[in-house]
Amino acid sequence: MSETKDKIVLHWLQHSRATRILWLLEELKLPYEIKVYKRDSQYRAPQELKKIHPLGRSPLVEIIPEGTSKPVVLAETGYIIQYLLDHYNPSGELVPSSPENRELVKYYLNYTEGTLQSLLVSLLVNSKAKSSAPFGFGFLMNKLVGGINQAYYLPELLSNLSFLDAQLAKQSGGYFAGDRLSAADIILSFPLYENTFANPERASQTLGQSINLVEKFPHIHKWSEKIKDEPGYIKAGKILESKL
Ligand SMILES: N[C@@H](CCC(=O)N[C@@H](CS)C(=O)NCC(=O)O)C(=O)O
Repeated sequence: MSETKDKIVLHWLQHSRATRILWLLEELKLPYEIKVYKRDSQYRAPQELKKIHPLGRSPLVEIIPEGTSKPVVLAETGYIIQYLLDHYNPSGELVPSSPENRELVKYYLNYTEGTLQSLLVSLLVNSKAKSSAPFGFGFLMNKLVGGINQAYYLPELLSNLSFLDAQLAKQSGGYFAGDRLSAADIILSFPLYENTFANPERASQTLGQSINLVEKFPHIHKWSEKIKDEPGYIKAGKILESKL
């Protein structure tokens, strides 16, 4: 357990990308509390999250440093991870030893939410648009949204997956930065493992492509198998099961 006396609260939304922060807190052996929020009937976050941060998204982390009462409120997964590593990681866990790989971790902390996740969200929004077309407009909506996806989002996503597969091929240990688990793997776990490679057949269908993701991106597939078995990832899942 870390020596810190700071109070750390994770605001975790059901079915969200916030599980990565729980995993990180576990890896860093930090003391923390979790506040669980259920999604509403529209699958949105409840309004209470806006009391913590005006944008009301999850994850949010509140830290009350020892001896103070004013919380530091952290939002944005990449920033939260960077902050926790900078302030609560004296032994350098989850940060590779080589300067090159340390920079790579910072790159992935920005890339994951800035580029990869936004492509997946756009595809998700488009698939919702297809399924919620008013009666009689389904065909038109499918054509329109399908056309946008084919022209932009799908080739972009495939190019990102090729990039990530090639990045992994350059590393000897099968992780994204260095030869052991780092914060890069933790942040990439949501878009790349949970949203895509945990169920490659379903992902392929969502992509509307007859691509065998496992064959086309073998390094990502191997990495996904490692992520699935990571003790910290498994522990985070069990902790959440007990809270729901
Ligand atoms: N870029 C933000 C995104 C946060 C975000 O959008 N979280 C989703 C959960 S996966 C959320 O809170 N959604 C609630 C809503 O849309 O109402 C991050 O990296 O943390």
